[in-house]
Amino acid sequence: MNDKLKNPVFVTQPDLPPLGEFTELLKQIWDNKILTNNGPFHTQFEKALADYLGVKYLSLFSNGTLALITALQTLRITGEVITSPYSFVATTHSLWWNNIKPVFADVEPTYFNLDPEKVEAAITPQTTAIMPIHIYGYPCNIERFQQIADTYGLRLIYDAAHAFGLKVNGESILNFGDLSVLSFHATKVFNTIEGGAIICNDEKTKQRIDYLKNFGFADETTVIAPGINAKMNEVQAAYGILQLNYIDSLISKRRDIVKFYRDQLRNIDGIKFLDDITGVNHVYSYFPIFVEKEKYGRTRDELYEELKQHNIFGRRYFYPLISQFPTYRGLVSAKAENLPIASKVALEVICLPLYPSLNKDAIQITTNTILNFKG
Ligand code: T4K
Repeated sequence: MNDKLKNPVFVTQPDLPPLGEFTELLKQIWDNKILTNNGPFHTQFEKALADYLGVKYLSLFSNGTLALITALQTLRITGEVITSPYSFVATTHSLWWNNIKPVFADVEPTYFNLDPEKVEAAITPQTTAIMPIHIYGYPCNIERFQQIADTYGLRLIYDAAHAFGLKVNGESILNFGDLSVLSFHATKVFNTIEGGAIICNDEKTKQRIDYLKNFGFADETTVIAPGINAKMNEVQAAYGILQLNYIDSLISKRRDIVKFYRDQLRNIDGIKFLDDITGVNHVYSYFPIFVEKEKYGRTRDELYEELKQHNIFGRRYFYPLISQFPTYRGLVSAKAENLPIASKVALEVICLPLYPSLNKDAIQITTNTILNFKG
């Protein structure tokens, strides 16, 4: 087998529903001329998605970032919120957009999720909420976070952008905390081109979320707050309805690819990856590997560049840490000495290509390259 791929392979590639099925639904939209504002596909998709995910109340959004921003407004979060620096920048940006001070706490060393003990140590009188992320689709310590939230009277909002369909002991991870936020961006396990959702536990909260994503309108003449326009449109909702029919088989293809990667990489000294956790229904959002330079004999960046030479374009999600960006790096909590584990993992990670139609040759060349490049 040639050791360079003919065509570039990227970290991900979206799955699209069959075009024929989509055009059938587009015809209906063309006929009824309802394009947005809670139309029939929106209503149908919201219900179907809540059923699929095993959650009670779900509100669709035009993207995950606006859903995060709205989640914070729903609960009137102010002051300081404790969050992880090891995430996509949108997590912390949602705080910034709400004039909330982010307080970074370090991650734990196993799954690189926010460390509850570090969170507890960072609580001040100004703290109002905790915003953990189920990073790469590995569940946070949900019991301990709930305990801390209850003890200190804090709200708990999960950024669940990587946790579509994730279940722990048969229960959706999205049912924990006050709110969970999903992203259906093109690069996610489940996509509606762009899209997102907030999951909540009661009808009144869903009502408030629905007002806030539609400018704050409660009825034709009543505006309850300065809400934003974050509605999912009918074309996205129709696309999402079709995607739901295929999601289980797509996740199962991801599982096969991850198994193959793990089998090939398990015995390479200095290359670590995450295994499945008993009792968790994994959805395989990402396949991060962690390069330990002392054992592997090469740095993460050397391997990253080498993979590119073979036409394999992984991504260093999540490097740099959010706390390193100009907007946030002046914060006391952003100092690297406050975040030793996050700082280390950000220098070790590469997410390898992972998507259902990724072919075996590409995976084999990826793993061969990693093996052969070892110093
Ligand atoms: N919270 C967390 C924890 C998140 O990870 C994210 C998003 C959010 C919140 C915010 O949710 P959204 O507002 O996005 O719904 C991507 C995505 O744009 C972003 O959604 C995602 N996280 C983040 C981890 O990754 P980029 O800038 O790395 O994506 P990009 O455009 O470089 O795409 C990566 C590769 O995917 C490309 O090299 C090729 C392929 N690709 C991409 C797109 C967009 C395609 O083949 N087709 C496509 O349409 O940010």
